[in-house]
Amino acid sequence: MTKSKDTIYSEYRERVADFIFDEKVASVFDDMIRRSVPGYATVIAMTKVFAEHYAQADSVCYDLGCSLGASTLAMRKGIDKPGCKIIAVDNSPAMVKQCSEVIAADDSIVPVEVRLCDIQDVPIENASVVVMNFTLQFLSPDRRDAMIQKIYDGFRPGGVLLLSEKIAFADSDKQMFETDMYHEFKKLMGYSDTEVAQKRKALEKVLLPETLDAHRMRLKNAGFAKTYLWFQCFNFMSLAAFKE
Ligand code: GEK
Repeated sequence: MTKSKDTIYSEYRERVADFIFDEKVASVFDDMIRRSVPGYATVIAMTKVFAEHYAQADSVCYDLGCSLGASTLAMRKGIDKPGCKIIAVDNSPAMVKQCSEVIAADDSIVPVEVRLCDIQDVPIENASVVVMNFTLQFLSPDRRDAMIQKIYDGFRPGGVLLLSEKIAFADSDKQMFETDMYHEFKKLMGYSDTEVAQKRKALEKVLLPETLDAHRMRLKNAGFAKTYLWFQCFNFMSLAAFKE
Protein backbone atom coordinates (compact mmCIF):
# COMPACT_ATOMS: atom_id res chain seq x y z
CA MET A 1 0.00 0.00 0.00
CA THR A 2 1.30 3.47 -0.87
CA LYS A 3 2.66 5.46 2.05
CA SER A 4 3.05 8.92 0.41
CA LYS A 5 2.25 11.90 2.62
CA ASP A 6 -0.95 13.85 2.00
CA THR A 7 -0.04 17.48 1.16
CA ILE A 8 -2.92 18.02 -1.29
CA TYR A 9 -4.40 21.07 0.52
CA SER A 10 -1.16 22.49 1.93
CA GLU A 11 -0.87 25.37 -0.59
CA TYR A 12 -3.37 28.22 -0.26
CA ARG A 13 -5.91 28.29 -3.12
CA GLU A 14 -8.14 31.15 -4.27
CA ARG A 15 -10.86 28.66 -5.11
CA VAL A 16 -11.26 25.20 -3.61
CA ALA A 17 -12.94 22.70 -5.95
CA ASP A 18 -15.24 19.93 -4.71
CA PHE A 19 -13.37 16.88 -3.42
CA ILE A 20 -13.01 13.92 -5.81
CA PHE A 21 -11.37 10.51 -5.41
CA ASP A 22 -8.90 10.93 -8.26
CA GLU A 23 -5.37 9.64 -8.91
CA LYS A 24 -3.82 12.30 -6.66
CA VAL A 25 -6.04 11.36 -3.69
CA ALA A 26 -5.58 7.61 -4.26
CA SER A 27 -1.79 8.02 -4.17
CA VAL A 28 -1.87 9.52 -0.64
CA PHE A 29 -5.10 7.98 0.62
CA ASP A 30 -3.68 5.69 3.26
CA ASP A 31 -1.96 8.63 4.97
CA MET A 32 -4.95 10.95 4.39
CA ILE A 33 -7.56 8.72 6.02
CA ARG A 34 -5.38 7.74 8.98
CA ARG A 35 -4.71 11.42 9.74
CA SER A 36 -8.29 12.53 9.01
CA VAL A 37 -10.51 9.96 10.71
CA PRO A 38 -9.91 9.63 14.46
CA GLY A 39 -10.03 5.95 15.35
CA TYR A 40 -9.69 4.77 11.74
CA ALA A 41 -7.06 2.16 12.70
CA THR A 42 -9.39 0.83 15.41
CA VAL A 43 -12.33 0.55 13.01
CA ILE A 44 -10.18 -1.36 10.51
CA ALA A 45 -8.73 -3.64 13.19
CA MET A 46 -12.22 -4.40 14.55
CA THR A 47 -13.53 -5.06 11.04
CA LYS A 48 -11.33 -8.16 11.19
CA VAL A 49 -12.90 -9.13 14.53
CA PHE A 50 -16.44 -8.72 13.13
CA ALA A 51 -15.55 -10.79 10.04
CA GLU A 52 -14.06 -13.52 12.19
CA HIS A 53 -17.22 -13.72 14.28
CA TYR A 54 -19.98 -13.17 11.73
CA ALA A 55 -18.79 -14.46 8.34
CA GLN A 56 -20.72 -17.62 7.51
CA ALA A 57 -19.57 -20.59 5.44
CA ASP A 58 -20.42 -20.33 1.72
CA SER A 59 -21.50 -16.69 1.97
CA VAL A 60 -20.40 -13.38 0.47
CA CYS A 61 -18.76 -10.53 2.40
CA TYR A 62 -18.93 -7.06 0.87
CA ASP A 63 -16.68 -4.02 1.26
CA LEU A 64 -18.69 -1.11 -0.16
CA GLY A 65 -16.48 1.90 -0.97
CA CYS A 66 -13.31 -0.13 -0.60
CA SER A 67 -10.77 2.61 -1.52
CA LEU A 68 -7.36 0.93 -1.23
CA GLY A 69 -8.79 -2.21 0.37
CA ALA A 70 -7.95 -1.71 4.06
CA SER A 71 -11.32 -3.13 5.21
CA THR A 72 -11.17 -5.88 2.57
CA LEU A 73 -7.76 -6.99 3.84
CA ALA A 74 -8.98 -6.89 7.44
CA MET A 75 -11.97 -9.09 6.53
CA ARG A 76 -9.80 -11.38 4.45
CA LYS A 77 -7.51 -12.02 7.40
CA GLY A 78 -10.42 -12.46 9.80
CA ILE A 79 -12.61 -14.89 7.84
CA ASP A 80 -12.02 -18.46 8.96
CA LYS A 81 -15.09 -20.17 7.44
CA PRO A 82 -14.90 -22.23 4.24
CA GLY A 83 -16.40 -21.13 0.93
CA CYS A 84 -16.49 -17.36 1.61
CA LYS A 85 -15.65 -14.73 -0.94
CA ILE A 86 -15.27 -10.97 -0.68
CA ILE A 87 -16.64 -8.48 -3.19
CA ALA A 88 -14.92 -5.08 -2.88
CA VAL A 89 -16.57 -2.19 -4.71
CA ASP A 90 -15.52 1.37 -5.50
CA ASN A 91 -16.49 3.78 -8.28
CA SER A 92 -13.11 5.53 -8.42
CA PRO A 93 -10.93 4.00 -11.17
CA ALA A 94 -7.76 5.21 -9.36
CA MET A 95 -8.81 3.53 -6.11
CA VAL A 96 -9.82 0.28 -7.82
CA LYS A 97 -6.52 0.11 -9.72
CA GLN A 98 -4.46 0.50 -6.54
CA CYS A 99 -6.80 -1.70 -4.50
CA SER A 100 -6.36 -4.53 -7.02
CA GLU A 101 -2.58 -4.24 -6.64
CA VAL A 102 -2.84 -4.29 -2.83
CA ILE A 103 -5.03 -7.41 -2.92
CA ALA A 104 -2.74 -9.15 -5.43
CA ALA A 105 0.24 -8.55 -3.13
CA ASP A 106 -1.56 -10.15 -0.17
CA ASP A 107 -1.38 -13.91 0.11
CA SER A 108 -4.46 -14.65 2.25
CA ILE A 109 -6.60 -17.40 0.78
CA VAL A 110 -10.13 -15.92 0.76
CA PRO A 111 -10.96 -14.99 -2.86
CA VAL A 112 -11.51 -11.26 -3.49
CA GLU A 113 -13.23 -9.70 -6.49
CA VAL A 114 -12.56 -5.97 -6.85
CA ARG A 115 -15.28 -4.24 -8.88
CA LEU A 116 -15.21 -0.77 -10.44
CA CYS A 117 -18.84 0.12 -9.96
CA ASP A 118 -21.27 2.35 -8.06
CA ILE A 119 -22.27 0.68 -4.79
CA GLN A 120 -25.89 1.41 -5.75
CA ASP A 121 -25.55 -0.86 -8.79
CA VAL A 122 -23.94 -3.87 -7.16
CA PRO A 123 -26.37 -6.70 -6.34
CA ILE A 124 -26.12 -7.79 -2.69
CA GLU A 125 -26.80 -11.50 -2.41
CA ASN A 126 -26.14 -14.28 0.10
CA ALA A 127 -24.37 -11.76 2.38
CA SER A 128 -23.20 -12.55 5.90
CA VAL A 129 -21.02 -9.45 6.46
CA VAL A 130 -21.41 -6.09 4.73
CA VAL A 131 -18.89 -3.38 5.58
CA MET A 132 -19.53 0.21 4.65
CA ASN A 133 -16.69 2.10 6.32
CA PHE A 134 -17.13 5.85 5.70
CA THR A 135 -18.89 5.52 2.33
CA LEU A 136 -22.65 6.05 2.79
CA GLN A 137 -21.80 9.67 3.71
CA PHE A 138 -20.81 10.31 0.06
CA LEU A 139 -24.18 9.18 -1.33
CA SER A 140 -26.83 11.83 -1.87
CA PRO A 141 -29.10 11.63 1.24
CA ASP A 142 -32.14 10.80 -0.88
CA ARG A 143 -30.38 7.63 -2.14
CA ARG A 144 -29.39 6.32 1.28
CA ASP A 145 -32.68 4.62 2.26
CA ALA A 146 -32.66 2.52 -0.93
CA MET A 147 -28.99 1.58 -0.39
CA ILE A 148 -29.59 0.38 3.17
CA GLN A 149 -32.75 -1.46 2.11
CA LYS A 150 -30.85 -3.26 -0.65
CA ILE A 151 -28.22 -4.38 1.87
CA TYR A 152 -30.86 -5.61 4.31
CA ASP A 153 -32.65 -7.55 1.56
CA GLY A 154 -29.39 -9.25 0.51
CA PHE A 155 -28.55 -10.60 3.97
CA ARG A 156 -28.72 -14.18 5.11
CA PRO A 157 -30.20 -14.70 8.56
CA GLY A 158 -27.58 -13.69 11.14
CA GLY A 159 -25.97 -11.15 8.82
CA VAL A 160 -24.26 -8.01 10.15
CA LEU A 161 -23.76 -4.59 8.60
CA LEU A 162 -20.86 -2.51 9.83
CA LEU A 163 -21.76 1.10 9.09
CA SER A 164 -19.07 3.66 9.90
CA GLU A 165 -19.76 7.35 9.28
CA LYS A 166 -18.89 10.92 10.09
CA ILE A 167 -21.89 12.25 12.00
CA ALA A 168 -23.59 15.54 12.81
CA PHE A 169 -25.21 16.53 16.12
CA ALA A 170 -28.66 18.06 16.59
CA ASP A 171 -27.47 20.05 19.61
CA SER A 172 -25.43 23.04 18.39
CA ASP A 173 -23.15 23.15 21.48
CA LYS A 174 -22.30 19.49 21.04
CA GLN A 175 -21.76 19.99 17.32
CA MET A 176 -19.31 22.79 18.10
CA PHE A 177 -17.50 20.77 20.78
CA GLU A 178 -17.09 17.67 18.56
CA THR A 179 -15.98 19.76 15.56
CA ASP A 180 -13.44 21.70 17.65
CA MET A 181 -12.01 18.49 19.07
CA TYR A 182 -11.90 16.95 15.60
CA HIS A 183 -9.95 19.94 14.26
CA GLU A 184 -7.54 19.70 17.20
CA PHE A 185 -7.03 16.06 16.28
CA LYS A 186 -6.24 17.01 12.68
CA LYS A 187 -3.74 19.63 13.83
CA LEU A 188 -2.09 17.08 16.07
CA MET A 189 -1.89 14.78 13.04
CA GLY A 190 0.20 17.47 11.30
CA TYR A 191 -2.40 19.30 9.20
CA SER A 192 -2.13 23.12 9.15
CA ASP A 193 -5.09 25.47 9.63
CA THR A 194 -5.01 26.11 5.85
CA GLU A 195 -5.18 22.39 5.11
CA VAL A 196 -8.04 21.85 7.57
CA ALA A 197 -10.02 24.83 6.20
CA GLN A 198 -9.49 23.96 2.52
CA LYS A 199 -10.31 20.27 2.96
CA ARG A 200 -13.44 21.24 4.87
CA LYS A 201 -14.49 23.51 1.98
CA ALA A 202 -13.74 20.78 -0.58
CA LEU A 203 -15.94 18.29 1.29
CA GLU A 204 -18.77 20.72 2.12
CA LYS A 205 -21.11 19.60 -0.68
CA VAL A 206 -19.66 16.11 -1.12
CA LEU A 207 -19.67 14.52 2.36
CA LEU A 208 -23.04 15.09 4.02
CA PRO A 209 -23.11 13.78 7.61
CA GLU A 210 -26.34 12.85 9.34
CA THR A 211 -27.13 12.38 13.02
CA LEU A 212 -26.78 9.07 14.81
CA ASP A 213 -30.58 9.04 15.24
CA ALA A 214 -31.10 9.46 11.49
CA HIS A 215 -28.85 6.46 10.82
CA ARG A 216 -30.56 4.37 13.48
CA MET A 217 -34.02 5.27 12.15
CA ARG A 218 -33.05 4.38 8.57
CA LEU A 219 -31.68 1.00 9.69
CA LYS A 220 -34.81 0.29 11.72
CA ASN A 221 -37.09 1.26 8.83
CA ALA A 222 -35.17 -1.08 6.53
CA GLY A 223 -35.92 -3.95 8.92
CA PHE A 224 -32.74 -4.27 10.98
CA ALA A 225 -33.77 -5.73 14.33
CA LYS A 226 -30.88 -4.33 16.41
CA THR A 227 -28.25 -1.63 16.01
CA TYR A 228 -25.39 -1.25 18.44
CA LEU A 229 -23.09 1.75 18.55
CA TRP A 230 -19.80 -0.05 19.11
CA PHE A 231 -17.41 2.84 18.34
CA GLN A 232 -17.41 6.62 18.55
CA CYS A 233 -14.60 9.15 18.57
CA PHE A 234 -15.72 12.79 18.30
CA ASN A 235 -17.83 13.09 15.13
CA PHE A 236 -17.03 9.63 13.78
CA MET A 237 -18.90 6.48 14.73
CA SER A 238 -19.55 2.92 13.77
CA LEU A 239 -22.75 0.92 14.13
CA ALA A 240 -23.25 -2.82 13.92
CA ALA A 241 -26.71 -3.57 12.53
CA PHE A 242 -28.20 -7.04 12.73
CA LYS A 243 -30.83 -8.58 10.51
CA GLU A 244 -32.30 -10.44 13.46
C1 GEK B 1 -11.57 2.18 4.10
N1 GEK B 1 -13.84 2.03 3.27
O1 GEK B 1 -10.37 2.46 3.95
N2 GEK B 1 -20.02 3.91 -5.27
C2 GEK B 1 -18.83 3.31 -5.04
N3 GEK B 1 -17.84 3.88 -4.33
C3 GEK B 1 -18.07 5.11 -3.84
C4 GEK B 1 -19.27 5.80 -4.04
C5 GEK B 1 -20.27 5.15 -4.80
N4 GEK B 1 -21.45 5.73 -5.03
N5 GEK B 1 -19.19 7.02 -3.43
C6 GEK B 1 -17.98 7.07 -2.86
N6 GEK B 1 -17.29 5.93 -3.11
C7 GEK B 1 -12.54 2.68 3.06
C8 GEK B 1 -12.63 4.18 3.07
S1 GEK B 1 -13.46 6.35 1.60
C9 GEK B 1 -13.85 7.33 2.96
C10 GEK B 1 -13.75 4.71 2.23
C11 GEK B 1 -13.27 8.69 2.96
C12 GEK B 1 -15.96 5.55 -2.66
C13 GEK B 1 -14.89 6.59 -2.94
O2 GEK B 1 -14.36 6.46 -4.24
C14 GEK B 1 -13.87 6.28 -1.84
O3 GEK B 1 -12.88 5.40 -2.27
C15 GEK B 1 -14.71 5.64 -0.73
O4 GEK B 1 -16.01 5.45 -1.27
C16 GEK B 1 -14.84 6.49 0.55
O5 GEK B 1 -12.01 1.54 5.04
O6 GEK B 1 -12.52 9.07 2.05
O7 GEK B 1 -13.60 9.42 3.97
